[in-house]
Amino acid sequence: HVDTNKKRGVLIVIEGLDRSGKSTQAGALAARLAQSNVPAKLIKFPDRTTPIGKMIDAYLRSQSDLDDRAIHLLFSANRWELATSIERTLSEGTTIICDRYAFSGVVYSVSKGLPFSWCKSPDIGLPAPDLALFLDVSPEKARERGGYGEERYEKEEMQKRVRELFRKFVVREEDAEQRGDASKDDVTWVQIDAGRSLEDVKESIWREVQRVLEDAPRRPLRRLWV
Ligand code: Z5A
Ligand code: MG
Repeated sequence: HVDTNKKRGVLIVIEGLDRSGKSTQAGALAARLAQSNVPAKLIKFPDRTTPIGKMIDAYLRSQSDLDDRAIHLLFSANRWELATSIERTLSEGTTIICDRYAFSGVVYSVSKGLPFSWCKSPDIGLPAPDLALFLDVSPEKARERGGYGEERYEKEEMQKRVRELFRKFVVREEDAEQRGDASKDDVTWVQIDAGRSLEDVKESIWREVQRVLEDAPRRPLRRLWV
């Protein structure tokens, strides 16, 4: 039995560099939504618990080697494994906070030298976020935070390229918006200065989330990059 009058949940994606505070902020946001009686669920990519996720985990910890294209497709398949469940959850009225998504998929692979459009294509058609937050932090600030440098991509040169590529997603969207370009991705990006205190970052995120909780349920859920 489907209640067609029920408000759908909102898909909120949190992206950013290593140690930008994505998981910390995603958890804090989930707690705040619960306090505000908004049904919400926290998910994260890569989801290392599935069989595909286990292959990704071994690769990231340098326990296995894979062709750059093969690992790219595994990251994407890891999202498709959950796509139906994401859609169902949203349609049941539960909001999803997603710690990394397809944009991470694109920027990390492009920074290794794969073509941009090739990198986007396997994720075309995934549920599109209603809000994408880019937690921006300098590599210097990130390095001061704990646990840096243990995994494969945690090298400063790579992190610098990744930061520029994330910024391009945000800027491209703002430019398209100003030009009234219909071919824009239709993803609302907000860049958050994640070099500030935990509390300040939390407050900035909460402001954006309150806005999208008002607006997004009136629109149908869109598909990414179609
Ligand atoms: N990857 C990919 O290539 N393709 C894909 O499709 C996807 C991912 C989805 C693993 O990702 C790698 O997979 C990642 C991208 C690639 N490679 N890199 N680099 P992951 O999400 O599993 O793990 P991670 O993102 O690398 O790292 P992380 O530890 O999850 O970072 P975080 O979630 O952004 O940070 P955090 O855990 O919330 O915080 C880190 C520390 O900083 C912690 O001690 C906090 O207490 C502290 N912190 C957080 N915020 C603050 C502030 N504001 N001030 C001070 N200290 C803070
Ligand atoms: Mg994390």
